[in-house]
Amino acid sequence: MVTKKLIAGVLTVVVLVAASCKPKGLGNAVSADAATKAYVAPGKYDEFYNFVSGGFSGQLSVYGLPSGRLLRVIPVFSVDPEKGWGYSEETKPMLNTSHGFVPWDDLHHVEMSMTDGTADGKWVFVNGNNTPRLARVDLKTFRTAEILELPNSAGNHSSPFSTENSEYIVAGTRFSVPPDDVNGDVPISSYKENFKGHISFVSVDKTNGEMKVAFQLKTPGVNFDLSHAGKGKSHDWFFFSTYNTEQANTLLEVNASQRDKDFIMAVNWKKAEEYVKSGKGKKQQVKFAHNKYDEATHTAKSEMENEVTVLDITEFPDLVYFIPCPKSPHGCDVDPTGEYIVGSGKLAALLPVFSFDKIQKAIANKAFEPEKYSGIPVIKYEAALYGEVQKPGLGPLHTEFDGKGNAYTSFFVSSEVVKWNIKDLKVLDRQPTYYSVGHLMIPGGDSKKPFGKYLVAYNKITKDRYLPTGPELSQSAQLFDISGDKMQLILDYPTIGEPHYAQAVPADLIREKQLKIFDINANKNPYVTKGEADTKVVRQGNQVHVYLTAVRSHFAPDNIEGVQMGDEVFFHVTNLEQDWDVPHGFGVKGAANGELLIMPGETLTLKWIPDRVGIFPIYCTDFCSALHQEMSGYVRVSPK
Ligand code: CUK
Repeated sequence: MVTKKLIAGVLTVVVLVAASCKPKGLGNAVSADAATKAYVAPGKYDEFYNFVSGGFSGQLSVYGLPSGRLLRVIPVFSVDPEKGWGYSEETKPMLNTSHGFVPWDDLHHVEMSMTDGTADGKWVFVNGNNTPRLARVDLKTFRTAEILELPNSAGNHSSPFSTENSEYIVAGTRFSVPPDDVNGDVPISSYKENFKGHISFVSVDKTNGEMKVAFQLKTPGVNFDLSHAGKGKSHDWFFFSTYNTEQANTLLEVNASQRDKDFIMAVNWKKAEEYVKSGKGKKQQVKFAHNKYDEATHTAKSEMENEVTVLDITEFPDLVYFIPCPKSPHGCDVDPTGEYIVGSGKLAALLPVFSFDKIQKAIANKAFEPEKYSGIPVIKYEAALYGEVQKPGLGPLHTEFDGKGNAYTSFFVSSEVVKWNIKDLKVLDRQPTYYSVGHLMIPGGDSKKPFGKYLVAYNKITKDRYLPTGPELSQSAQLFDISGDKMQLILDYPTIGEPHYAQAVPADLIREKQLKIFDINANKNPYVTKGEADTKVVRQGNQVHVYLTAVRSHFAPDNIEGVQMGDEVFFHVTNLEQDWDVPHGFGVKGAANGELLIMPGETLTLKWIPDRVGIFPIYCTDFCSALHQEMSGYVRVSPK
């Protein structure tokens, strides 16, 4: 999120702040009245689904609000033994990239698919910040359905933000690098000449959600941090925060923060779309992986794409404008009306709010700085500015909205959430967080119609909040009731990995859509076994294919012989159950590929290369009935 040095500096301040100004009384407990607001009685459902970034765990977790109950961890970019994700032959291709199998990533942001500027409950998009990727999670199955690598990119932080109808999911590079189709063996000190930024506009198929890199914008070598699409009147625009506009090749504070102001970059994406349609883009040959999971065959396929269309923004005078924004802006957030754009300069002591109307006027009147930036016009700060929130706090990061004319901004250094009015820019309330909040989230809080009611602060530092757990403490979420004038803390709970952004929607948008089983008759996996009578062991050269079935509570076959040293064994396990919530697991002693977890009606394959002669137990790993312990068997491995 921020440079190392800044963190170090900031941490010192934070420790001081936390130690000295820890509010008495408030930090220790919430009142009984507050506790009832977060209480969801046993057997009752939560009001909201909350999808939370897992940061360096590479996963997405799902919580219920207001209870804070963890409902599920959805594996996305990282292998997950609990779900068998990345272990079965069917799921491994999902983690393929142009670098090969990359079973980890750093997942920062969460964006739900949208219709008319509000979440529609179909898909959740997430970004991989390390090996630049976008993923789409299907909310019928809570499974990752697609992963798309991004060419010409290194670090994918400014992502995956959506236009109002998910026409595009946008992904901007964090690290500028030489483009993929040139010789990248250049001196790092030649940054200014050779390093470029790229922003991918990824289109989404309305019916099945499939993603496609529609085009990329090639930019000067700045770093893109965050972004948001316009709304309503600003529908055609996208806004990005940038840092390192010095285009320095070493990001020590002294280099990256020389300038008093970096930029918000305003992009007219409708124009870009027109230019691409009229053939103005350049076709570039470049390889990147595109992985899709097919529900009918229960199998993922990884294919290499090899072409992308690129527009160099310096060649189009009316596509992109820079707007100065104080000191290393982080969050770049657009209010529900689409008129106000909040830039959070993380090293600044004020919060600038830009006006979309004024930006349009400034463009029409050419209210530009005398000097362009890397060939791009720079709008005068005052010409784009609506106003500044004065002395809001220290270290502003992110802003969300309640739909009632108020904005809520997180302050990392002063460790607080601050509520302010958009129209008059006055601070209305501030509440401390424990400690050092990064992102914050209001259900629907970056959309056209926020649901309001709650705010969750995602804190980086837990310190004394929970029972200590050795040198590492889990990070923390804090739930506030924001229905009144003042925010009220009602609950806190630990999170998984590092939570960055999160999004929440009313449960009924998603709850009724859940797929409960896979229909066994519709199972088109090439290795499916639809009944016990069809189970078999087939040898093909040194490959042994074992077609198994699992049903409460036995495997068929459960005694497997004829395997020899040097063989590759493929266990194709079909779960014959047709009841909700009856998965079976499958484990083999010593198997390097972990386990399978097979849903009712599904077929999955575990590949195993025996390393020694002997008898190997197999068993069901997921408790399935009173006779679960009996659900086991043996494989015999003989010498060649
Ligand atoms: S970043 Cu983590 S606190 Cu990667 Cu969205 Cu701001």
